[in-house]
Amino acid sequence: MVDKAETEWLDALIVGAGFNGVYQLHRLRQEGFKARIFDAGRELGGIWYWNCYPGARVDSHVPNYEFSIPEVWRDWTWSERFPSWQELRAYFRHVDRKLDISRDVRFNTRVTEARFDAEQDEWLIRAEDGYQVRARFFIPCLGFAAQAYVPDYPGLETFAGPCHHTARWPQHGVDLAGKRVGVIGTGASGVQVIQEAGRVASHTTVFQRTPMLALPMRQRRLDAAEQAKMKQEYPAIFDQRNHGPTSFYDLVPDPRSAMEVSEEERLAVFEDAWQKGGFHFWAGTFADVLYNEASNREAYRFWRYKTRARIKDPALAEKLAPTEPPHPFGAKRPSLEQWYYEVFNQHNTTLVDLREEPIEEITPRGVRTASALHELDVLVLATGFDAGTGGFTRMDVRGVDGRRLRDYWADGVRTHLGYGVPGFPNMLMLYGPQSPTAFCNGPTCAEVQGEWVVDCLRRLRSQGRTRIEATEEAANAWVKHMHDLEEMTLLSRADSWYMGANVPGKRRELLFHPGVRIYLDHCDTCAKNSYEGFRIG
Ligand code: NA7
Repeated sequence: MVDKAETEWLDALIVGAGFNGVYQLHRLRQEGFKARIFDAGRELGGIWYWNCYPGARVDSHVPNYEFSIPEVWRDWTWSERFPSWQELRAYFRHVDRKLDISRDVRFNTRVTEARFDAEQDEWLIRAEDGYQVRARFFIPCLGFAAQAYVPDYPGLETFAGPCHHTARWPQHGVDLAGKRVGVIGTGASGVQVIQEAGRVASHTTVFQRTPMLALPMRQRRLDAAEQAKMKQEYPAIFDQRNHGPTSFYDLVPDPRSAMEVSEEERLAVFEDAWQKGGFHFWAGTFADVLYNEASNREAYRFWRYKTRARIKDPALAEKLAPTEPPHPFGAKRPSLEQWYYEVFNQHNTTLVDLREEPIEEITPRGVRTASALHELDVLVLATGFDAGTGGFTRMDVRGVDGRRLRDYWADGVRTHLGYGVPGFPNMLMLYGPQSPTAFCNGPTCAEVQGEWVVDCLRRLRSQGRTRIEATEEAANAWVKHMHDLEEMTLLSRADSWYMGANVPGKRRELLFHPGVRIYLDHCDTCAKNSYEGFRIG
C-alpha cells in the first residue's frame, strides 16, 4: 500500500475521455471540484479513439451528436450530416481547445482496480502502470462498448494476415485495397467496413449470422452557410433534444398506433421517415412499432419491400431481407447504410450464411466453414461488444467489505437509476447499464445525466456530506422497472446486445432503459425527494 501522503487526492476521478467523461470533467471543474480523467487511449474521443476502422462514422445526424455548449458549437462546422471518425476526432480536438480538457487527463492509463475505503469515504483507484489516486467520488464513464467481444474460434491466432476487431483497429490503419477481405459480423461496424471493402478490395467475403435490417443513412455534405443559419435555432434545438421524447430534436414518433390508421396513411408515414433517412424509420414513425407485434410487422414489410428492390439475385435477396423477419424490426439496433446492398450485386462479393455453414476454424490462409476454406488476406472481426457491463466487470471494483462488482452482478445487473449500486458508495456511473445509454445518443446523455450527477455532488458538498449509496430496496425496484419494460416491448425477442444475448454465457436481461423521457422523470423525482433511494451520510 502506497503511503496516503504520496497519493494524489481528488474530489472525483472520472474514467473515460469520451463525451460523458469530458462533459463531467468540464462541469465539475466549473463547480470548483478537483477532478481528473484517466483514459486508456492517447487522445480524447472515447469510442472515436478506438473505432478507427474504414468507414466508421456516427449514426446520429447533425446537430444531435454534439455538445450544446455555445462556446463549443458557435465556431464548429461539420462537413457531413453523419460525421466520420476522423471528423469526430477533430471535433474533440476543438472541444479541447475550447474547454482545455487535456490538462486534467492522464492518457495511456487503463484503470484496473478501484477499492472503497469505508473509513475515509473515498476510493483508491489504481491503473495498470501502478499509478494510483484517492478520490471521494469514482465516476466511470466507460461507454457501452468498452469491452470488445471476440468469438473463441479455434486457430484464430494462426491467421497469417492482418486480423483485427473493429474496435481495436490499428491507429495507423490497414490497407484493404486489392486484398481479399473477410468480414465476420453484419452489425453497424460490419456494415460500414463491408461498404468500404466493397469499393476497394479485390474480393469481399461477408460472414453473416443474422441479416442486418439496415436503414438508408441519406448521408450528404453540409455547408457552412446552412449550418450558420441553423445555429440561430440551436438553443431551441438542444433544448428539445435534451428534454424531448427520444434524445433527438427531430425524432418525434406519431402517438397513434400504426394499426389504427389507413394503409395509405401508414405507408405515407413510413415513406416520409424512409426519405428522411437515419433513425427516422426506427424511432420516428408510430410510437407502437417497438411494442405492438402487428405494427412491427408492417414496418418490417415496408423495410423488406424497399430493400429487396435493391438486390438483383433473388436467392441473395432472401438471405439479406428474408420473407420471415429474423426478429422484430428495431429490436436490434438498425445500422445505417449507404451502398451496403449494392455491394452484394458486385461479382466480387460472397455472402456466407453462417446458419447454413458455421465457422469451424481459422487457418493461416482464411476461414474454414463446414463446406469450404474461404481464402483471405485480411480478416475483420466486426463481432461487437460485451456491451454495457463488460467495461465494468473487467475492472476489479470492490465496495464495502470487499464486495466485488462482478460478483454482485453475476445474477443480474442491480443499480438505482443506473447511477448507483448498493454496497458501492460514491461510485456514480454515467452512460452505464440500466440507464438509457444505447437508446440515447452519447452527447445528450452526457449532458442530462451529467447535470444530475453534478447537481448531486454540489448538494452533498453544501450539506457537508461525504457519502451517497443506493439502497437495496431502490435497486430492487429499479430492477423490477427494467423487467417490466422488457415485458412491455418487443426488445426481448431478439438475441441482441441490448439483451446481453450476443455474448455466450452472459445473463439475458434488458441492459438499457428504452424510454429516455420516462427515465429522466424518475431522475428528477429522485433528486426532488432528497435523493430518494440513496442513503446519504
Ligand atoms: P454488433 O451490433 O453487436 O454486431 C456484431 C455482429 O457480429 C453481428 O452481426 C453478430 O451476429 C456477429 N457475431 C457476433 N458473434 C458472432 C459469432 N460468434 N459468429 C458469427 N457472427 C458473430 O456490434 P457492432 O460493432 O456492429 O455495433 C455495435 C454498436 O456500436 C452499434 O449498434 C453502434 O451503436 C455502435 P448476430 O446478429 O449476433 O447473429
